[in-house]
Amino acid sequence: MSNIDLKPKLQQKTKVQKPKLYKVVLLNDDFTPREFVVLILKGEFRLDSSQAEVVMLTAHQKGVCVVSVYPKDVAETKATRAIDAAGRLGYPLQFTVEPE
Ligand code: TYC
Repeated sequence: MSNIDLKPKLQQKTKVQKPKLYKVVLLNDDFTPREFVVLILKGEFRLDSSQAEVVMLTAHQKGVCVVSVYPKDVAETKATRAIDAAGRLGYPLQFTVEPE
């Protein structure tokens, strides 16, 4: 009988990692005009008019609203661009990025 072990020692496992998603959260404030918030939600986050209105009103009434979820780098870039656009007009609009 042969001493050669024919059983494979390692079984290859294919691991497919789901990319972690991050929420972009819109925060209410007392100064940014509602219309500007809607414009940002449409322009930067590609919401349609009725989605943007609902998200803006939810943040206005409850204090916060999730805008959408993205991979981390996309979420951070969009939040930063939106905050910067508001800041250039003197509005204190804020977004946070949080793990889903
Ligand atoms: N609260 C603001 C106002 O009354 C409007 C607003 C809504 C601002 C949502 C920020 O995330 C926000 N002008």
